[in-house]
Amino acid sequence: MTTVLTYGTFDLFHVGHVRLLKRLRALGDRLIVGVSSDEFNALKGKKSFFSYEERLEIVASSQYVDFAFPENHWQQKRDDIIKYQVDIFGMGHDWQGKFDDLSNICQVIYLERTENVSTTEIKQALSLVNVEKIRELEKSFSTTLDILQSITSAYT
Ligand code: C2G
Repeated sequence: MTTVLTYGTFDLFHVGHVRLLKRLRALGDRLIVGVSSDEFNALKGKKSFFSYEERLEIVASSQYVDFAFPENHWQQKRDDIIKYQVDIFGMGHDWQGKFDDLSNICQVIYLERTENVSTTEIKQALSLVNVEKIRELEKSFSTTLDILQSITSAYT
């Protein structure tokens, strides 16, 4: 039984997360995932849109994930690897080299990130849409108002 392990926030679950989990799962017989708690996210300087409970439910629902559990601090990886008898620890390559110290108890690998998608970009796009949408609506509203005023003045 080859066990693969990874960790992450997995906020606004997207195709980059799916493809990472899919590739990791393909390396073994089971994939277990540490989902960052809200408190740990604060330590990482992250504020997620979905709560830990919601992110855990989403990750655990993935067909590629066999078990998901809380990631509460940086140091738990070594204990988790021993506890779950992990054979392969994998992360996206934005973490390249950061966890090589674990290579004395399991294989450590870094996989290509999926291009052009990230939780940050999704959040930015959504915030832009709000502002742009409101501006568009304001413009069309003032145009309508001008037309109404010109009609009214034509009849008075
Ligand atoms: N990822 C990816 N492609 C993307 C976005 C993310 O492959 N377009 C990968 C990341 O490299 C990471 C995983 O998906 O391996 C989860 O990414 P995040 O939710 O951003 O997690 P992160 O903040 O990197 O937390 O202790 C490790 C940390 O908890 C990792």
